[in-house]
Amino acid sequence: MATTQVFGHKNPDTDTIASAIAASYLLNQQGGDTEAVAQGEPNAETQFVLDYFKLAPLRVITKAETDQVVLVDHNEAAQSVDNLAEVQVTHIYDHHKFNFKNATPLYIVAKPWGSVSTILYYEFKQAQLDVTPQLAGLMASGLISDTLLLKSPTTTEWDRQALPELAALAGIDDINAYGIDMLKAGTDLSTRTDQQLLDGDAKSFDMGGHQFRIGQVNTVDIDAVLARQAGLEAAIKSEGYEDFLFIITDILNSNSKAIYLGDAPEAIEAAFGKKLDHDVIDLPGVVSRKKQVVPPLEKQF
Ligand SMILES: [Mn+2]
Repeated sequence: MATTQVFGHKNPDTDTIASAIAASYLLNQQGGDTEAVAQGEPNAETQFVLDYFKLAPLRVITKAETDQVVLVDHNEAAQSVDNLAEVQVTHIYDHHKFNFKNATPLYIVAKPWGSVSTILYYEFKQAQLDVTPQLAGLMASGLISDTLLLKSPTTTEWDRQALPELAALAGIDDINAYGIDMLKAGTDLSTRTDQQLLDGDAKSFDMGGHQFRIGQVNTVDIDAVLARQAGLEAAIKSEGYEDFLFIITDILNSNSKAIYLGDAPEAIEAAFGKKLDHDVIDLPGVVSRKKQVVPPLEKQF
């Protein structure tokens, strides 16, 4: 058994899986003994990527099975393994706001870049280590997923520079075509239950004592998802969250609408400067939960 497990956040997305694999590889190249694992099964988009690059899904864990762990793509306890407080975190590679308490010195690489895949790509460069074609493809996919093909406002110059380099290393000639295929693979929602839609990419946040749950789904047709509003709301109620915001994002036009259920509708309206209409709020130009949804909400709570 490896002495260190490397994993990303709960409800893993493509960047979390790609960065767990890449960070584990990087650390092992530097003499480490690590294993990449995941806190859940791959979503449809990630499965497309794993199939494309002929990779097996990561083994799923619910608690760390080793004394030492490496966190990628998250640092908040609410998004991590249940026994985080009982293990030692040796490294964090992340691009989210920090809400992490550490007891021991550790290696942290945190940059406000589009993806952790991007951050790790530059870690490889700095260490002068080769990125295999398969790894490059994975990291390109994580970058594309988190930045919606460089269209999200979270995109930085570092991401713009890294993507064509990773595409070349992966041997992908038309990275835009690949990216659209990959993003679309994550938007077939017809086979997913309301509960699965809500939870597929949901994260919990503690905001001023409020337990806030924010889910997001990518689509090419917002109205088709809103047609399921009644079922989605019933599912939110059955989960028993105080506040649930479910963001439906049109990945082709870079717009969102969100369904809100909770006890703070005024705060939601104030945060986004729009009115709720039958629990739905229009979020034009919004695609990034991290940059365009969480900060205005935190300001309100
Ligand atoms: Mn990420």
